Amino acid sequence: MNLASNLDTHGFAIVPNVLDASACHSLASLLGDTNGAGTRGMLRIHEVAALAQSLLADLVRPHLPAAPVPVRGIYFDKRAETNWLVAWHQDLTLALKKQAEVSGFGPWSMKEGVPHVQPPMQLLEQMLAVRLHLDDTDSSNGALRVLSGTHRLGRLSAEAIRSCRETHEEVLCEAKAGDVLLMRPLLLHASSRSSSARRRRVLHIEFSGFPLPEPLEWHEAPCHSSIASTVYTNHTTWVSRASN
Ligand SMILES: O=C(O)CCC(=O)C(=O)O
Repeated sequence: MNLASNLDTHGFAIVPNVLDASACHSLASLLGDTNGAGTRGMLRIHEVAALAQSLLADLVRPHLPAAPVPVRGIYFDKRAETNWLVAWHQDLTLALKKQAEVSGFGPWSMKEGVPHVQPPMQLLEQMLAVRLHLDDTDSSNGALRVLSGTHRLGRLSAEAIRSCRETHEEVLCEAKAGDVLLMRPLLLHASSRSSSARRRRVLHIEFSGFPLPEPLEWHEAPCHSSIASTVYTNHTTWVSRASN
């Protein structure tokens, strides 16, 4: 099965070897340590925006209805000091600049001072998340688990989520450092606490394949000029020349 039909049928797909070991190491050093489970606002980092707008955008472009725009970046760092688990859920919200009344958008909530909203389901279907692994991950260090095919079921109630656990195959998304997991936001996913000393760092970038209706604006979409001074010598070696 090819990547497009995997994504369509299962809601996720692994793309191996997107970054090589030295690029993973450079990126991990640049990102440093997180204070908690995850750090938001990663697209404000020049090099992350550049990576998202070039190499990672190339991966998602064939699977979105319009040119991909990176709209949210979160750095997940699961390690002994920040060990955590996440229960089964779908990613249902967008992080936007300001709250405004727009038909089909709601309810609104605030997370870390940023307005979040649930958009119409058909817009969530036109998004794709890229999870770039900076460490090898498996069941021992809390790899992501997904319920295959659940991205096709729309927004699910708590009861429907419980029943999906009986009816849909659970897949552990094992990956090597440098591999990317592509994932539809409506796919049910969860992860367990780590029982290992090995870190599990993942750079999670969400891409939209649609323009927001006015007056809504993305909280994080990077400006195009942020790409200027970061260079990809090829698709596996990442060289940052950023100065800011
Ligand atoms: O990285 C993880 O383990 C969970 C991430 C997650 O829940 C999410 O991206 O919504």
